[in-house]
Amino acid sequence: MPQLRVFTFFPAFGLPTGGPFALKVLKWLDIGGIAYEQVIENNSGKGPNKKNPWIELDGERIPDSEIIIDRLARVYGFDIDAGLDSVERARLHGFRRMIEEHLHMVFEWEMFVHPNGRPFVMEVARSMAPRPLAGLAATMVCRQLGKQLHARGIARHADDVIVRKGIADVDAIEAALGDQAYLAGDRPSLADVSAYGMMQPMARWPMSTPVADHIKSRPGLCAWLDRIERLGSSKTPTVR
Ligand SMILES: N[C@@H](CCC(=O)N[C@@H](CS)C(=O)NCC(=O)O)C(=O)O
Repeated sequence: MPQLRVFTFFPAFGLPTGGPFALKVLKWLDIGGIAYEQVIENNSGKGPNKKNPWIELDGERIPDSEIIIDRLARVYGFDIDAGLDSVERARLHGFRRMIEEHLHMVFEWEMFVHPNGRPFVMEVARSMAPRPLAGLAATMVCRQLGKQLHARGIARHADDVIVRKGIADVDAIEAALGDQAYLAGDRPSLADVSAYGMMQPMARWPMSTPVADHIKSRPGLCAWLDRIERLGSSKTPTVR
């Protein structure tokens, strides 16, 4: 049996990690019934791509949730999208890219730039470092993320435009879900797992930020996220 360690940010919002891509990997592993050790590492700079998450598979360090899942799917023979035809795979691929490349920017904007999100970053910093240092660290992280979002373009828009863009993603997902159990019908897909990683932290975080509040206000979306949360969660991973 390969030795698998998954490096994630700290647990948050009642979830095993607040990091959307790490939460996606953990949920995929749980659904696949694959054993792993979760290692809490809040410094993404230690990862091979300086991003969280990454894994160690028999000592080999592998970054990026998509590459990780692709590799592990082959190692463990678990394709969550097996049985989907190529058109359905293509449709769900588009949703996943929208979630991971666009909705993720809105997630980060609400947490690190929005005035209601930043106090959470400060609180986390305070739980990890003494007061003056914590304030400095939180300010630096928020500034760095703000710069990244500006470089990517999204933070150049007015606040209400960013919110509208985020809500458009959420509404598209809600429309695609309709009254189905999952995005592809009666079985979970990688797109569901990706959406869960991104949207469940927002649905659970206590801060009132506009797109997260929109998710919280949609009972069908919350029920779907909770349905995904229950998948494969009977077993507890080793956490270090
Ligand atoms: N495409 C990557 C995205 C990973 C990513 O953006 N991770 C963020 C946290 S959600 C990160 O490490 N940010 C820290 C930084 O950019 O310094 C994946 O799928 O894993």
